[in-house]
Amino acid sequence: MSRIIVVSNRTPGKGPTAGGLAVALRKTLAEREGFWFGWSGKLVEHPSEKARFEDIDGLSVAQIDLTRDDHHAYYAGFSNSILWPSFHLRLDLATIEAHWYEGYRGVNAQFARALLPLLKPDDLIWVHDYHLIPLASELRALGVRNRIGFYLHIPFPTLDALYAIPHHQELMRDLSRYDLVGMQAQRDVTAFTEFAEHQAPSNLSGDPLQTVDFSRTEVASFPIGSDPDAFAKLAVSPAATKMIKRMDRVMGVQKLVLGVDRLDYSKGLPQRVEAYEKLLANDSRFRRNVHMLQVAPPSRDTIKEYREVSDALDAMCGRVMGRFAEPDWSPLTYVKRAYGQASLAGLYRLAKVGLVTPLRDGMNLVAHEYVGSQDPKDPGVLVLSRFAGAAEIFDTAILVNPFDTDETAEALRMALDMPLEERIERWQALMNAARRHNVEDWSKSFIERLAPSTAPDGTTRDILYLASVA
Ligand code: ADQ
Repeated sequence: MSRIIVVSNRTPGKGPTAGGLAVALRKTLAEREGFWFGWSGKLVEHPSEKARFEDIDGLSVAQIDLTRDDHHAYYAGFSNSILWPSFHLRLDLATIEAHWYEGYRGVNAQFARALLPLLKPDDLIWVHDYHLIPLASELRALGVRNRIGFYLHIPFPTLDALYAIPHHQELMRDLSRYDLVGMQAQRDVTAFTEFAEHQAPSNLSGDPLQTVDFSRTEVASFPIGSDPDAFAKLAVSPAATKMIKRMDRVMGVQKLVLGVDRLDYSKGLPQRVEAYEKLLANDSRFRRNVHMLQVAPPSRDTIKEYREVSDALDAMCGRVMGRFAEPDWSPLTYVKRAYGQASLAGLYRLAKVGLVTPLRDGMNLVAHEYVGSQDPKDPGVLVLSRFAGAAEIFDTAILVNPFDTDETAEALRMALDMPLEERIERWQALMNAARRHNVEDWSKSFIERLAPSTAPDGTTRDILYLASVA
């Protein structure tokens, strides 16, 4: 059986904080052999060209260091100030600095050079996310002929947003160097296909060099998931129960509305608090009877737009407190720190409403984890953005347009008033969907599709082969 080489920007850390993705890929690597390759997290002046191997909790990990300047251009610059906002359709928040692209390509080339000597001819290489789009091109340039797959964890942009990205044509050509490109949702495959079709010769100046040939690249959606049964267990574990008891003491009769996110402008946090404010303003019976808890640890806070959304959220929370708080009741709590999975599972279980309202999201695993953690006899209600990839899977959630805070406020009201029977019915369908899309099957299905034994034969119905447009 071929080895699997997983490549991502960062390698997984030590300890129990690892998310579902790391756990699933760890399992895959244990079954098939291989290693995980990525940046060590260290910035040095003169990085070695050779990767260092380390055993991290039984996982074989190969790491390289980067220079501070390269890392800045590649990570905070091109990846997170250009690709992330554009792929999330927030061109207004993109900052374009021309030299970042060089750093982005340079780090991808450095990854390729360090990976090359570690590869065996039949290894399957699985590259993760937007930081590493050019990696297959760089490996191919060094003579690598292995099968290489790419998985995009974030949404694929619409054409206009794609065209606003500097060097988008090269990036699309880079994607055509992969044998398999996996997306979160059908929505993303459709957007990708649109690019391939849009550049058909009739729409172009006729210069064949402008076109990208996707004839050897298979593109399909592989919606990622969590491990809902593991969350079901975790939600009744001692650590989760401790968190529930701690909350119970302060909650009394109040129903908990919960948001859990990385603090990121794509997650729609100010809009979410505004919707909650409207719920309290529209219907006074909820005052004193509900409490919103938003858990949102800062992320990427060297980037100005992230600090700005943090300030906006502080202001929104302050406004709602000022408007509704009383000496003996506060409408919301905002916690800027991360919690371990067991504590989160406890919070998910306690929450009568899981409020997951990103403006745009690849999948959103919090939605999956919330569903997994519910009490089957008394489940809470998932209020979910229709712009999260998860909306394609969870059609019995209350789906909302997160930009429309009146609609989200009404969804909150419906969720809080929903009778038990309807909650159970909706949750059972959600739990079935979460199980169908669990993370282990996700990883297996991607690798099976990438492996040569299941290479393209043209008969599988849900595979999209993009015709050559050259
Ligand atoms: P993220 O943008 O980080 O991931 P999400 O899928 O919601 O978004 O969360 C990933 C993990 O982080 C979850 O396991 C969750 O428990 C954890 N997490 C989030 N907030 C937390 C908090 N406050 N404290 C502790 N843990 C927290 C990207 C894409 C998503 C895609 C995932 C996986 O943006 O769209 O679903 O990758 O592919």
